[in-house]
Amino acid sequence: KIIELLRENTLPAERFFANYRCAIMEVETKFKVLNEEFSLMYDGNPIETIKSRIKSNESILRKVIRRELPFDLDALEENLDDIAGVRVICSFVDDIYKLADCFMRQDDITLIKMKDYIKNPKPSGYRSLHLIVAVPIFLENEKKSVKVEVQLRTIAMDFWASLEHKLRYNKKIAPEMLAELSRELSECATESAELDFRMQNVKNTFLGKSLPRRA
Ligand code: 0O2
Repeated sequence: KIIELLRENTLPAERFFANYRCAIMEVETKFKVLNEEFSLMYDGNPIETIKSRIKSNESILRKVIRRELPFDLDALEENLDDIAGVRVICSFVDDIYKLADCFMRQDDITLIKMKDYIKNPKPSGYRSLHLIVAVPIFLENEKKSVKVEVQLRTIAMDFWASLEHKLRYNKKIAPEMLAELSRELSECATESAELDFRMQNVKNTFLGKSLPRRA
């Protein structure tokens, strides 16, 4: 029933997704502005790329069933934090924390939840900083607060997450090999994190800490 509801081109469903698309635009713009500002203040841009997505109907449905949520749009809005997702891919680990800090200090951003999978990686090896925030969008006659999940990660963390996702969900992998695959992937994540740490040190050693440029 929920999938029919989401596929319908009726006004409530259209409005439901439009609000999330607007919230994504707001958050993307905030990070683009910070990228510009940081490149003026320090040498170089901290953001490599920004990728955004609206959660697919199938993925929404899977979550609704897994969490036994009620089948209506208000319940989805209330219970799902990641219908709108913005992924900010950074060059260095310290860029992630600097950007997150500036973003969260903006007075129209409300932090709902922060999950630091960089300091506390998942058992899979997954690393990223997740921020669930509420951002206002300004519509014709109202201002609405919309939730967005922001995932901040380095190029290395993104590389690992994207390949891990491809490998883990590959149907050709024999079930008896899954435990070994998990171990391998977790080791790759550790090596990848060591490389991030080393690149950060290289930057600090050869470019110094990111001190503001003189005017
Ligand atoms: P998609 O396609 O991005 O929508 P839940 O969201 O219910 O699973 P929780 O605790 O609310 O659980 O979310 P969590 O684990 O903090 O963050 C979920 C998202 O983080 C995932 O989204 C992935 O994008 C990413 N993620 C978390 N763990 C892993 C992992 O081990 N490997 C990879 N590659 N990504 C991970 P979705 O909903 O799974 O998918």
